[in-house]
Parts: sequence; C-alpha cells; structure tokens
Amino acid sequence: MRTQVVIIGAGPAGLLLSQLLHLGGIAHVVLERRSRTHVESRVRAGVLEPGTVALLRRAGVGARMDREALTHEGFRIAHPGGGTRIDLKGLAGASVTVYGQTEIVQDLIAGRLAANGTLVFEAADVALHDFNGDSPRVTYAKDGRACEIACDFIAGCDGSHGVARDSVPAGALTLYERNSAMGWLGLLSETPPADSELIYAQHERGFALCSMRSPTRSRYYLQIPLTDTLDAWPDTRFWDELRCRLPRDAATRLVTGPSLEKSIAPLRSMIAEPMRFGRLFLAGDAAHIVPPTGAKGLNLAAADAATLADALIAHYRHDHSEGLETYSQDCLARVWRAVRFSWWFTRVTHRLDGLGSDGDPFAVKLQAAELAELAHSRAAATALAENYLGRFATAS
Ligand code: RFL
Ligand code: PHB
Repeated sequence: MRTQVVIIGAGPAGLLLSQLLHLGGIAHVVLERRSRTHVESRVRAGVLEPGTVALLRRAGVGARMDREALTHEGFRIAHPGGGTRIDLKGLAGASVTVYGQTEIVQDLIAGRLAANGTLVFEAADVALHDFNGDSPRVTYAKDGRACEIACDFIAGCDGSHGVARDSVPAGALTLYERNSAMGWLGLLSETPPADSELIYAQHERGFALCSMRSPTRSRYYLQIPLTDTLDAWPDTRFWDELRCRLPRDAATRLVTGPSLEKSIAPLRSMIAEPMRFGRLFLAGDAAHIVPPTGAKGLNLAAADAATLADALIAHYRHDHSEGLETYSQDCLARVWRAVRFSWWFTRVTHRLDGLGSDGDPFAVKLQAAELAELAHSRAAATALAENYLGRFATAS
C-alpha cells in the first residue's frame, strides 16, 4: 500500500492532524496501537486555550464542544494567607474553554470515521524505516498479518512512550529533560464542582487543583510523591487530604463521591530538538512533555498538528516547502515559552520539596513573594493571564 503521510498515534495530535490533512485533500493513514475504546476513554486534559478552540472549529469538529463546553472567564489561586482571582477576561480580554480531552478525541474519531478516514486501531509492532531517505516506509501487524505502507512523510504523534522518537539515530536529537520526585494524583467523580471556576491551591501539605468536566462532573488533583502508588490513596484518603488543602469556602462546599478514575501523572519535562529528522516529523507529547500545571500539553499538541498540516498542505498544493523547513523552529519557539510558564506556575503553587528546592527556606519565601506579586500587581496578573491563554505568538 502507498499513501502520502502515515500518522502514528490517534491521540489529539494525530487525530487533529488527520482531520486537517483530510480537509486539505492529503491522503494519509493513522496507525494506533490501542483499541478505539481505550483511546476514547483516557482521562487527561481539560482546559483549552482560545487558539485550540478556534482550531477545532476550523477542523469542523467543534459542534458538540460549542454546545456542551464551559466557558471560564477566570480562575482562582488560593493559599492559606488569602488568594487572588485571575480575571482572564478583564486582564486579557479572553476566556478558556473547559472541555475534556476524552470528548475531543471522541469528536475527532467520529469526524474521521464519518468521512471514511483510515484509522487502524490495535496496530501492533509499528516500525519506521528509511525516513532519512526519499522513500520512507512503515510496517506493522494487524490481526497477526504483516502490513507495510510506503509514504512521503511520517508524522510521529505517538506520545511520550511511542516508537517514533526512539527510531531516530542516537545523537541526532538533543533531549532536554527535567524530572522531579513529585506527581499529580487525579480523581474524576460524578459530583458537582466545588466552585464555578478552577482553583489552584497552594498549601504547605502540597498543591491541590479543583477542576471540572461539566456542572455534574469534577476533576481534582493532589500533589503527591512519585513513590506513592494508587493503592496508597483510597478515595476516603483523597477526599480528606483535598479538604485539608483547599480554602475554607471550597472545602465546605466540596461534594465527595466514588472515583470514576484515578491516575498519577509525573511533574516532568522533556523536549526533543529538532522536531524533525529527514521525512519524520514529531508532534505533541512525542516531541515535548510539560508539567500539567499550566494546562499546556494538549494545547501544544493541537498547535503542532495545525503547523504541520499547514506545512504539508502548502508542500503538496503549492509546492512550497518552507513550512516544512521551519516546522521545528516554529513549534519549538512556542514550546519553550509554554515550558517556562508551566514550570514557573508549578514553582509558585506547589510544595517545593521534591521539586529541587527541598527544605530551602529561601525558596519558600520567594514563593510567598510571587503569590503577593500576583495579588498586588496588575502587570504580573496580566502576564499570567496571557500565558494561560496561550499567547505565545513569536515574530516568526
Ligand atoms: P497522546 O495523547 O499520548 O497520544 C499518543 C497516541 O499514540 C499511541 N501510541 C502508539 N500508536 C502506535 N504505535 C505505537 N508504538 C504507539 N505508541 C503510542 C497512544 O496509544 C496514543 O493514543 O499524545 P498527543 O496526541 O501528543 O496528545 C498530548 C496530550 O495527550 C497531553 O499533552 C495532555 O493530556 C497533557 N495534559 C494537559 N494538557 C492540556 O493542554 N491541558 C490540560 O488541562 C492537561 N491536563 C494533561 C493534563 C496530562 C495529564 N497526564 C495524565 C499526563 C492532566 C494530566 C493528569
Ligand atoms: C484538568 O482539568 O485536567 C486540568 C485543569 C487545569 C490544569 C491541568 C489539568 O492546569
């Protein structure tokens, strides 16, 4: 079989790229290791920047989002000494959209299948070949049968544990990494949210986040050491700990219930440079991981997919390859600003033990000063709002 582009991975990056290539008339195939049910039920991100919302509409998959998503004009940063509301609308003139990654993935898969797109689920042993030459190939197994696709380009959208990045010869990519001993324990429950907006809560016991998926479905997170396992966190312990870390008004309103899902996400970063090797392009988590605090991962994945789709469409339709040449630098400019923001926001809101400043009283004092700065400086709050909204445009 032959096609123009093989996309590896049916997460948000791969599916959005697929949808945009479809609209641009580019032939392609998506290969996904897991089942459709598995991909559609993975609970992850929930906050969309205005640019991501516009992209999903442009891709023709925004109808359910426009009906069901929540619009948030601000969020709260709380700490035991007080707190401040970041008025996104008032400070920066825009809002974020709260809509689960699960829903986006479902909408994109439905859109692709309705248009007879080729999505191969449960593609095993995906392997990339000859992408440093002119005739790349991808091999895989489906239902025990060996398959091969010849193509012009490969898009590695297979997440941080995928096969694409690891297929690049050693030394050709530079990996910039920052690990920590901390993670987020997330819990999803069919309970009304503790507040109408998100609350990022700084507390000496550790960070907590109140988020949501709908007026009846809540998503909460607790900062925990990565040495903890899910077994150590039965629901009752989670709810007790959350109540401790939240400001009193939210703790009082908190409605608890059985968890529908619980998972642990590490606070870490990895950025691969460049995001291209020969005819292989990396996009989304395959190229970069950010800590979840800034809600940037999904938004960066969507932005990469749009940049790559535009570049591929210009290449095929107008014989313009400049977008392919500048793809990596265009994406990385945005990525590094999001990395900076996500780590800054992590340091401002988290217990610093396990984040590189263990027991450092100076770092604790600096954190308090950062929180005061946000409460008292409109300029500081505006900078946070701009970053949260994903205003990372660069001169290029
Ligand atoms: P994904 O979603 O990991 O999809 C990759 C897909 O590739 C498949 N795959 C393979 N397929 C074929 N062959 C192989 N060898 C393969 N290996 C892997 C996988 O099965 C999968 O289907 O990457 P993508 O598309 O780049 O999307 C990235 C986002 O999922 C991620 O950045 C976000 O979820 C991060 N994130 C958040 N981002 C936000 O923008 N806002 C948020 O509010 C937000 N909250 C979060 C988050 C991530 C979290 N976790 C669990 C890490 C909250 C959490 C807790
Ligand atoms: C979420 O709802 O999953 C979420 C919200 C805000 C973040 C990260 C995750 O910063």
